[in-house]
Amino acid sequence: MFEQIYDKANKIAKEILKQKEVLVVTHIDADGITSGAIAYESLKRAEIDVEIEFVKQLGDDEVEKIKDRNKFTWFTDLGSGQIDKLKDLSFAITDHHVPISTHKMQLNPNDFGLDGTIELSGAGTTFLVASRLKKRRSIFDFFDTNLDLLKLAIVGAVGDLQDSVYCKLVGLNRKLLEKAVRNRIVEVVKDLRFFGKQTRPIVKMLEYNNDPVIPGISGEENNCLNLLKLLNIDPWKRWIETSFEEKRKIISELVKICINYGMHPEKIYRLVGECYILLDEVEGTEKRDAMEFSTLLNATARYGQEEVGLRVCLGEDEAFRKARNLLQNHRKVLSSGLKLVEEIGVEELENIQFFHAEDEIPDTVVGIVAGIVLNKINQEKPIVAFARSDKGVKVSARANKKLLDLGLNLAEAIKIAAEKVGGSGGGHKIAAGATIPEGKEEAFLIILNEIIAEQLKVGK
Ligand SMILES: [Mn+2]
Repeated sequence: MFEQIYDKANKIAKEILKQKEVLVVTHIDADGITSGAIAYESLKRAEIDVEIEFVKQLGDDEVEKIKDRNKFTWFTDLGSGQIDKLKDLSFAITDHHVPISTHKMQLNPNDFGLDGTIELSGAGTTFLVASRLKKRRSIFDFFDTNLDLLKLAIVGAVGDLQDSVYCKLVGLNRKLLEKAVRNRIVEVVKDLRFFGKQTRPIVKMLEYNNDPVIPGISGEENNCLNLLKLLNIDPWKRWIETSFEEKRKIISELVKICINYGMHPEKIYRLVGECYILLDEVEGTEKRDAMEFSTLLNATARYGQEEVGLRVCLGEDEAFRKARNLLQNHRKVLSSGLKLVEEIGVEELENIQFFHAEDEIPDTVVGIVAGIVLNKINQEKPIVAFARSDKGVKVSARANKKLLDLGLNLAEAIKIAAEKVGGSGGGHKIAAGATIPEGKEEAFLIILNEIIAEQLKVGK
C-alpha cells in the first residue's frame, strides 16, 4: 500500500544525490526542526555540502531570497502550499501540508491518499527520502540508511500532535514507528499521556496536565499534593522513579475522579495511551521522551533559537544545556503571562471572548497562554488573544472540540476577519492566528464575532 510513496522517495533521493551542494529550508517548529535536522545530517553523510535556513513562512520575500542563493533547495515541512512560486528553481519538497498541485520532486503523503495531519509528518516525509540517500550504491541497495534518524521522525510527528487524535501514531507514522522499534531505537510504552514523566516531580506533572483537564487536579497544586499524600507516594519524585504499583494507584485514582465528575468516557480514555521512549538517550532527560523532546525543540523555536534546537537534534551537549535553559525561561514567561490575564481579565462578546496582552506577553507565547486560559474559563466561546509584535498586532485564537462539533472553523473565520481589516491569517479549525494593523483590534473583533455567529448558527 505504501510502495508508491517509497518509490517516489527513492527517485527524489536519486536526484538529490546528483547535487554537490544543497540549501535546506525548513519551518520553525518541532516538526520543522527535526525535518531540517534529518535532511541536514543525511546530506552531510552523503558528502554533499549543506546549509540550512529556517523560515516562519514561505512568503514572496523568502522565496526571492532563496532564489538569489542560486542553489538546489530542499524544502522540508513546507513548500507544498507555495509550489507555484518556485518556478525556475531546482528543488525537492518533503512536506505534509495540503499541496496545491503535484510535482515530480514533491513528496507529500496527501498525494498518496494519506491524511497529512495524522498519518505522516514533515519529519517522517523527509526521513523517507533521507533513508534512501546513500552515497555509494551496492548490492545491499535495498537496505535503508540513516535508520538512527528515525527517532527524529517520531519526535517530529509527536511535535505536530499527530498522535493526539488516537493517543497513538497511525498510518505511515506507524510503519516508521514499527521500524524504529525493530531496530531498538524507540520503545512504545502504554502509560499516562502526561507531559514531564522524565523530568518533572509527579505533583507538577499532575498540576500542569490539561489533556484532559481534570477538575480539582489540573492547576491545583494543593489538591495534587493531598492526593499523593493520601496514596502515600512522595510527590517530589518523578514518574519514572515510581513503582508499577504506585503508577497503578495514581492512574486509578485519576480515573475515579473523572468518573465522579461525570466526564465523557472518550475523554477519560485519553489519560492513558502510547508514549515513545528514545532508547539511545539518557533516562531522566527531556530527550528520552518524544513528547518532552518536541516541547524542548518548540521552546528553542519560540525564542528565535531554532539553531540551538537543530544542534540538540544533532546530539550536541552544549546546545542541549542551552535548550534546557530556554525551556525553563519559557515556563517563567508562561506563568507570568497567566498571572497577567488573571489581572486584566477576559472580556466577552456574544460569541467570542478576548484579552489584549499589549507587549506584556511575547507574540510567540500568547497563543499557548490563550489555550490554557480557555481551559479554565467559559468553554462555550472561543478565546481570542492580542499581543504586539514587530509586524503589527498578533492575534491568536483557540477553541475546543465541543465548539468544532457545533460548526466552528477558526482558520476560516480568522482569515476573513483579518483580511477585512488589512491583515492576514489562517491556521486550523481549532487554533488559528493572524497579524493585523495596530488599532484595528476592535473592528476585527466585531467582524469575527459576526462570522462565528454565522458558523455556529449553521452548525445548529
Ligand atoms: Mn509539520
